[in-house]
Amino acid sequence: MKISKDLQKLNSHGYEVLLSSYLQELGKVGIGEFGLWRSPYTQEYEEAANLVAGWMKEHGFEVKKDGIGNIIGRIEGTDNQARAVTMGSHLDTVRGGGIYDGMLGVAGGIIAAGYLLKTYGRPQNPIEVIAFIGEEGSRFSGLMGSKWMAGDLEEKELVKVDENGISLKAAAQAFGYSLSPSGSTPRSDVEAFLELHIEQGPVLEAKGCPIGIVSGITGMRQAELTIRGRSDHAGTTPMGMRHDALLAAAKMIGAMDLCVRQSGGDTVFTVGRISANPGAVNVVAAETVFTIDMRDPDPKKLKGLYSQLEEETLKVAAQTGVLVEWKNILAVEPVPCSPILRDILAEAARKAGLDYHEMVSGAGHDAIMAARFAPIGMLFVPSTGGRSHCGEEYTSPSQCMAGVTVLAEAIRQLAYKNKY
Ligand code: HGY
Ligand code: MN
Ligand code: MN
Repeated sequence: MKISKDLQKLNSHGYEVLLSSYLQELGKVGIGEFGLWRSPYTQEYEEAANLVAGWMKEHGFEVKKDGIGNIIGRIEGTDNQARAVTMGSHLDTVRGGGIYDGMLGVAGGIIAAGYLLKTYGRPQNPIEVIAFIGEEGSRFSGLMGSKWMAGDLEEKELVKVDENGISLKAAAQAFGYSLSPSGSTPRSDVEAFLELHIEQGPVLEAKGCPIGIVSGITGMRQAELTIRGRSDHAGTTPMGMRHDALLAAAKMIGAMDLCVRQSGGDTVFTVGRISANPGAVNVVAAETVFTIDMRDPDPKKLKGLYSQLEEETLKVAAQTGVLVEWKNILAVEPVPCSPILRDILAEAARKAGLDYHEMVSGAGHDAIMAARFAPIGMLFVPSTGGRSHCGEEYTSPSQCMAGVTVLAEAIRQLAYKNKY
């Protein structure tokens, strides 16, 4: 398939180089002992936010930040009744993350919208690029910025504290974010939300396909489990007398893992963090804290299996004489993408001369929350080796640019209806 003439301009080398420079520059902000880590309400986050706001202004956007710290770059439309055609992703990273996860959707959106403004003039519908804050949940709860925009961020999440005991509210206010007007009302002025993102898995690369069009986003459950036993002397306490919180945790993790594997299908289960107290080589652990993350695109299976996992932990607790405290961190249902936007993305890929593959997203995204205030569409570009959430995360400049080209064409279809 050949790329259409009018998209060739966007595919000129200039934009690809500019996109790469944005990603490389952002990717340097927040490098520390854990590799790249940019969490909300930190100096490095603000530095990245100012970089992005500056680029938005250079491309002719009006820029503002909302009460929680989402950055919204906006190009006004000619029709002041028309609702906004929006795109974007998140600006924060996981601990030790890569430079494409989230940032491709922000930097790519700026370039796509900047190209459209320059090439076609003012759109009919306003166009927005949104850089969401706190999608990864690496400091506070996940999807916090898009939850705020959807009017779903609850008061209890604002008082949730990070590992240093600082609440989201205190951290935000320390950086001048008002957290008002309270995110109690979802936006009602958005026509569509499109998110360009790296696939973060192996499918597109294995198929040799440059574009993924997302049919739906998987559902997620995350929890933090605290296992309370009793510390004892490692040498003198007979095995039958122990209330070993670390051993119990290990047995629970093994039992939950087996339960998920035996359930078949697409369910995935991860224990990403574990800590034990007092953490001494010759002391039976009194307390263990670990997280679980379980995902499945089928809401019924997700619900049923999640309660099964809880039963598994209670069985082990009874056998090992410990107590379990189960604290839910995140619960999002699987979300379908708009069939209309999927068709528009497919038409855009064809116009860009690119093959595409329809697929489910195994990763969560801000689009999950955007679906609460607008129809959503998502498109993927390949991840080399299927790797992500690590320093090895990589997508080549031309693969990134292919995604931006399809995004730009889809936004054109939506925001320049009169010129389309
Ligand atoms: O966890 C996720 O799927 C996303 O990267 N926050
Ligand atoms: Mn991520
Ligand atoms: Mn992401």
